[in-house]
Amino acid sequence: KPVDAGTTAQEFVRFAVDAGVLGFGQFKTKAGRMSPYFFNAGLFHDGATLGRLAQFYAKALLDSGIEFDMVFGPAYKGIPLAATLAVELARQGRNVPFAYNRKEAKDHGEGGTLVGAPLAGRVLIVDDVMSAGTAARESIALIRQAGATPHAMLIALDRQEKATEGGGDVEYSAVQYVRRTLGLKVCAIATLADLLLYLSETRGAEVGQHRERVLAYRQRYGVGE
Ligand code: OMP
Repeated sequence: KPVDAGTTAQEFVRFAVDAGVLGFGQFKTKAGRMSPYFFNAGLFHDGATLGRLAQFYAKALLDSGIEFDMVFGPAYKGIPLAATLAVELARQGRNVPFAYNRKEAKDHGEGGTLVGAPLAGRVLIVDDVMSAGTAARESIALIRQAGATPHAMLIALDRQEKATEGGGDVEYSAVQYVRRTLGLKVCAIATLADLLLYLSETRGAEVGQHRERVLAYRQRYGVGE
């Protein structure tokens, strides 16, 4: 890990909390768990915050040393993420092709479900959060079908919690599954551990409560790193 990785993750958590993207309260996750925190990337909803977000993605990606030939954004939330990342990478002198998919196949005009550059080479999938890994599996299948290589995933937040399999919890997280079983590289701007570090180092009675609740949640659903 590069020496400044921790700092950047902390900056990112603060940025997400300040933007209201990382919220505390009671939320139901896709897997049906009651979570004391939720990361809603759709709330990065103005030009300045989207641009800043793209800088965080680019930094985490370049620091990770992961190689890739193009970026892919899964519909819907991954589309602006991959698009703004591609713009940021070009701004930094690395111009790579960009593609995304539609959820509904189009039967007129250009047709099909893929838009943008043809899928080829080592594809980097860009998404918001990985919990159970359902979205990741869909993108991987789509890229393989197109004859390209799903090589890596770049996400904003790794919740580091148990994946589900056939309705039950398993002992590994979706990120661990994608790494170990599917063989892709995974890079996250921040993890649950980074969120907990932020909560320990921030003052305030409310923050202390959030930390207790997030710790209890990790106790129940979390996995080791
Ligand atoms: P999986 O596809 O199961 O990995 O879940 C990822 C998705 O869960 C995200 O793309 C969101 O739709 C949603 N999600 C969040 O966006 N933020 C969270 O903090 C938690 C979830 C979630 O439902 O687990």
